This record gives sequence, structure tokens and C-alpha cells, in this order.
Amino acid sequence: MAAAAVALSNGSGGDSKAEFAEIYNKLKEEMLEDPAFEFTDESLQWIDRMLDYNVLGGKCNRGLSVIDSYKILKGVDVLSKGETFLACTLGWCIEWLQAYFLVLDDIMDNSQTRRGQPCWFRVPQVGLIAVNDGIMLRNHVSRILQSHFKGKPYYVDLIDLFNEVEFKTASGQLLDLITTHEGEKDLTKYSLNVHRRIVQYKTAYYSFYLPVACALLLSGENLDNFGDVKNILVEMGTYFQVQDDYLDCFGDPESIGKIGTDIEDYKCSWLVVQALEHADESQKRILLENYGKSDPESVAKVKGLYKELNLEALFHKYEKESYNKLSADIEAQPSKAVQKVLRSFLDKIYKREK
Ligand code: GPP
Ligand code: MG
Ligand code: MG
Ligand code: MG
Repeated sequence: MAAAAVALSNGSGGDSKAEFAEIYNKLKEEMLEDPAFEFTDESLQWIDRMLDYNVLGGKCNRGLSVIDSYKILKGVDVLSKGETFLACTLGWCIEWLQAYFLVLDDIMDNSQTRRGQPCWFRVPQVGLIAVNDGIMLRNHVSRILQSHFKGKPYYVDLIDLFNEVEFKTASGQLLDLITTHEGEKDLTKYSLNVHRRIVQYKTAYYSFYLPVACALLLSGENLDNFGDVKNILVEMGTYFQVQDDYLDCFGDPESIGKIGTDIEDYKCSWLVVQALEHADESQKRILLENYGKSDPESVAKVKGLYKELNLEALFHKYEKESYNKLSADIEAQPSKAVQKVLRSFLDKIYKREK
């Protein structure tokens, strides 16, 4: 697959994008030549296609931000060839991890499309082989880390980091799923606190903390000294998932590349929590009767109620307040380099539409 197939958008400089795209091909080749397995032609083709389908096609913001953050932390505009390779490789490990999460999340959420194409498990002849593909993707992360970082002084920290972030994400996903499916439908248990816990774990650690933590380890830093930075990134990731919840209902499927399923799936989304908080008794009844049903009329009634309650305006207010609070927290950071890293993350996501 041509390097140009990596559809990279907004944010980072063009150079990083080209460097980054090139390294995908090398890492994929390595996965296809892994000496630990005797590949057949069929299995080679499968992995090749599965990787292009699932690892590529996203915005790559998480992966690219490892390179950008590393440059900022080092205070340079250009990295050596070796440093670029390591930063891009860690960036791709995050993109691989993300592909693993998305392949499985789409099965669990019964989604239709992802990144503008059918979810992998919906592709004819894939089906539940996608579960094993998810496991393969996760294993590739470990194999890439082993082949390029074993022997580095921070190798064990890197492995621990990926393991811990995966554990947090899977735990958040567990909360997301059991809050949704447990017992009979009961909207009274949905609150901002419940929502916050879910999104912090299922999204914020892997999407925001992980790229910066990778750049810090590459720079020779000890992650224990960056507790404040972690807290700010987790806060930013929480805001990012609130945007995701908002776009699930109000976003343009063409731009976000996926069709929302939160209403049908009875998700503890930011929107339903806000609706419950602001609805009067008769509006609450509409929610209770229609939330979590997959017929289009019920979904339309819920969306109609969201409009009536003006949740769009409420979201824009939340967005502005989050931005202001995060900006103040960033400015209070003692290191200018750290401020710059955090600010570049915030600027990339503020008012995003995809
Ligand atoms: C996003 O939730 C969360 C994930 C993709 C993490 C999945 C974790 C696993 C361990 C599988 P979402 O369902 O709102 O995302 P989207 O809207 O993109 O489907
Ligand atoms: Mg999900
Ligand atoms: Mg989902
Ligand atoms: Mg979502």
C-alpha cells in the first residue's frame, strides 16, 4: 500500500506526515516476515490486507503526536534519522493499538461503518475472524516494541506503559458495556460521575496520555515526575470523548466516518446524561420509552428531544469552559516545552468536527 494511503489531516507539519507514512510500510513488512511463524501465502495476504484496512485510514493524530511532542521536548525542529525512526515506530504502535481497540469495539457496539468504510467484521468473509485479528494487532505491538526497543534503558518502562494503558482502556470498556447491558434498562443510574469514569478509562489514557508518555520515555524522562501532565491529558481526553458522544448524534457521518449507535445501544453518553438532568417529567417519559431502541422512529424521538432541550448549545458552553479550564492548567505548568506539547494537543481537538 502506498505511503500516501495514510490519510493524514490537520495539525502537524507536512514533514512528519511523510516520514511517518513511510515507516508504516517497513513495520508491516517486518510483521509479514516475522520468523516466529511459518506464514502460508494465504495468511500473508490476510495480514497484509487486514493491516491496511484497519491500521490505515484514520487521522493518525495519536501517532503523529509522538513525533511532534518528542521534537518539542528535545527543543529541535529536526530529529536525526535514528530518532525519527524510533518516534515514528512508537507512533505506529499507538495506531496499531487503536486499530485493535476499534476492530473489537465495533463488534461490541454493533456498528456499521468506521473511517468511511464498513467495519472490519462486516466485510464478507471476515465476520468473527475479526476477533482474532484484534488479538493479532495487539501482538504486533509487542513484537514491534521487542524488535526495536529491547536493550534500550527505557524498554521495561515502555512495556509497562502499554500494558497499563491497555488495562485501563479495557476496564473503561467494561464499564461502558456493563453500564449499558446490565439487567433491565434503568436510566436513573446514568449520571455525570458514571459517564466521567467510563470515558476517562476507555478513551483518555490511550488517546492522550500514551503519546506524550511515549515521547517522554524517548527523551529519557521518568514518568513518575509527570503526574500533573498526566492529569491534564486525562482531562483533555475526557473532553475529547464528550465531543465523540456529541458527534455520534450531531456530527456529519461523512466527516466523522462512522454512523452513530449510542442511542440504539443505550449508551451512557454525555447527551443522555444531560437530557436526564434537564428534562421535565413528560420529556423524561419520552426518553424512557425510546432510548435504547433500534427502530428509526424511536431514535428520531430521542434526537428530537435533544434538540428541544437545546443540548447543542449546552455542549458548546461545555466546550468553551473545558477549553478555558485546560488552557489555564496548561499555562500553570512550569516547563515551557511541556506547555507547548499540551497546547498543541488542545489546539488540535478544540471545536473538532471529525
Ligand atoms: C471509544 O468508545 C472507546 C474505544 C474505542 C476503546 C475500546 C476498548 C477496547 C478494549 C475494545 P466509542 O465506542 O464511543 O468509540 P466510537 O464512537 O469510535 O465507536
Ligand atoms: Mg464503544
Ligand atoms: Mg463504538
Ligand atoms: Mg462514540
